Amino acid sequence: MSSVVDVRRDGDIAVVTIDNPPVNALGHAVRSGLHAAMRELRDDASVKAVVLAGAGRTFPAGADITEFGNPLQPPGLGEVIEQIEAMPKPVIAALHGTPLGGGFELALGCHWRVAAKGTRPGLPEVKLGILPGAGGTQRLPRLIGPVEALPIIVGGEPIPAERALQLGAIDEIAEGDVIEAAIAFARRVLAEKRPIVRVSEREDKIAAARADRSAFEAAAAEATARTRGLEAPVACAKAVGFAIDLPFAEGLKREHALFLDLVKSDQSKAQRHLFFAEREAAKVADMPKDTKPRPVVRAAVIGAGTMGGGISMCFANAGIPVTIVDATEEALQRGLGTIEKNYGISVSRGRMSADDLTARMGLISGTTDMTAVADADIIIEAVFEEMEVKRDIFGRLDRIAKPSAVLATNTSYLDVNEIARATGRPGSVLGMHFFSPANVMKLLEIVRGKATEPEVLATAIDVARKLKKVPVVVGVCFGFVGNRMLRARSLESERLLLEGASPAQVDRALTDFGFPMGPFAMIDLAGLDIGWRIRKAMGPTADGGPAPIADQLCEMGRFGQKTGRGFYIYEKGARGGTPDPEVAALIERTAADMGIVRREISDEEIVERLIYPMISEGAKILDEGIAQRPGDIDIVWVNGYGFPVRLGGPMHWADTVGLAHIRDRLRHWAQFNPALQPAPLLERLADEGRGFASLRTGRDKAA
Ligand code: TC6
Repeated sequence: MSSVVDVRRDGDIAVVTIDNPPVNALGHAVRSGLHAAMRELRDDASVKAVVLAGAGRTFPAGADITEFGNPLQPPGLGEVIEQIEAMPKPVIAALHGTPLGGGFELALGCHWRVAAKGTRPGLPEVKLGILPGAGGTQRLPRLIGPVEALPIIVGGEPIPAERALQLGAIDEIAEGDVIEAAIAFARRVLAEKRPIVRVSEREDKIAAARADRSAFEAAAAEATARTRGLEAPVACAKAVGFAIDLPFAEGLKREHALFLDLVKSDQSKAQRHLFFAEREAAKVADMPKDTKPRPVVRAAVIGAGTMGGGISMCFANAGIPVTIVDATEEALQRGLGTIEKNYGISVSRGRMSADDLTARMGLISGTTDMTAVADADIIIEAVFEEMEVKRDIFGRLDRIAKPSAVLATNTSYLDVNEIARATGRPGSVLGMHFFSPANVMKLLEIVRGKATEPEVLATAIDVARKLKKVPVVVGVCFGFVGNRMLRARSLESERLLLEGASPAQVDRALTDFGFPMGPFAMIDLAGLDIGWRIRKAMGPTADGGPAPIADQLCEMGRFGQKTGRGFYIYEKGARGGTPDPEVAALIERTAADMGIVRREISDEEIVERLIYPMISEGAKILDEGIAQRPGDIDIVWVNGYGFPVRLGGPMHWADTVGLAHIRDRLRHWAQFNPALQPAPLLERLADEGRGFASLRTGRDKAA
């Protein structure tokens, strides 16, 4: 019938299977195939009921996102779903895997839903900057109630099958094979002559909200309280409101109109770009196709400090036993204590059970004996940033670790090649740069050394996925992708202070732009002493310097939040810092000493001078091959540094602004600071009227 939609018979039941790997996305061929199959089954009197299923790993995981950039070819998904719902014979969805987005909407158009154990249905459209535009915002509230539907649609997180059953979103969890269970379900429906349930016709679950909207309004206000400038969550809540206020057909029309507006918005384009960029970032262009990761059963972490502890938690959370090694018993016990305390906080907040805490701590062991790492499949070094210390550790690991072990350093800027040369097996060495707090932050820069073997790289990527991280493969340079671009920003942020801005103004300009935190609040949080030590050890320009203000603050013992004072003052118990007149005076004095005449600085100038140089640095990173694609840089900045999701990352945003404009502005600022001269690649692309996206090596998917 159709190559992607298969129909077979089990007596008088027809089983329709969507077979469109990898995730059975509901692209044009699937929609046409379904449409034709349903028409035929409707008219076939020998068919008494229909089971709808997905082949392979999942029931459809949504509309085909790659089609969103182009005009939609009929039949639309909404149309197919309406056709299914209108079928005069029972249609039962057999769900497994991740029935997401349009896939779950398709299931909502069926008359009943049976799910395999472990199925996780959901409506994640909001994460792509859109809404469930095939009736999901109208049917789910009618099925489970608007207050219950709201967080699922606005939040976009999938729900476990048990929860879905409890809510009434599914009708049964199958013990064995889900298609068999759905066929049996269909037979029962027929035997009992149960009337067909069309969700669009149900009014019972919305009656209460129709009579009194207050609970819904409160839930909507809560669900959209922290959307950080994203339009889609607000539109999602609005659409659920249509289900309460309007007849089904009218609600459907309004939902679709909102969907069409969102799908062509810059925000949705940015979010779709990030979806595909995230999947591409872990792909290595020159990695042989048949490269297989090595199995990782045991891990070891060297260093029980903040990073080492956080990394160990990641392994324990993934169920992988991990041994932490530190030089002294005292440091080790302190580290283990911190881990237990962190898990304890999760337990007290109800995010984890006491049993989970015991189980996870049971996966973590500590020792001061380095030879204990001999059976580890991966060893991650997370001691302080000193080359000699790291080389010494890698030299010892080389003698102890088993031949197949992956040896990784968590350095955030040191030369991974030099560390690798401390071993007799540089091919087994790479960087795995976690971000702090390591158990929370998603980003993982995987730093590929000159000698790193493909299999070792593949293992690190595989481990990253198991730890639920977002891996981005990068090359070796000072600071890799993220911190190298951050340096470009830091350099300008101090100059802005000297030229007339205040720390609070700079920070506000960037939080208005969409960052969760400005550069000075961020340095105060991380500790000013880190950069200060690097500058003292490696010269004043090493960490985004020269930084005359930060250096003087450090000399005054103002290291940021941990000392109660930094660029701001931190009162006990207060959230965030307050501006300090002493710092303002210090800035004025320093500017005068340096002969800088301070002036009014606009927020616009702050954004240009902080973000455009980052983009220019990003261009150099691409030119040098440190990042494989512009999208990789976007993934680093969105997941590691809070670059606003709605803008799609610095390189995507640069294309939206226009590279010629950015080049012109950088040339303008370069008159005052030659370091701001636009990078050659930026110049070239701007001259050719191109954007960074035109450099994409991968498939040109997210339009
Ligand atoms: C929607 O439904 C709107 C409806 C309204 C219409 C009017 N389309 O993530 P993985 C690709 S919006 C196209 O690596 P996993 C993906 O790019 C959609 N392609 O696998 C990758 O390709 P590659 C709502 C898709 O097992 C491959 O499949 N649905 C789609 O870690 C494997 O993906 C969603 O937002 C798609 N919908 O995770 C769900 N989905 O191999 C989006 C995946 O060439 N998808 N691909 O790189 C996901 O969340 C995950 O892919 C997953 C599987 C959980 C389904």
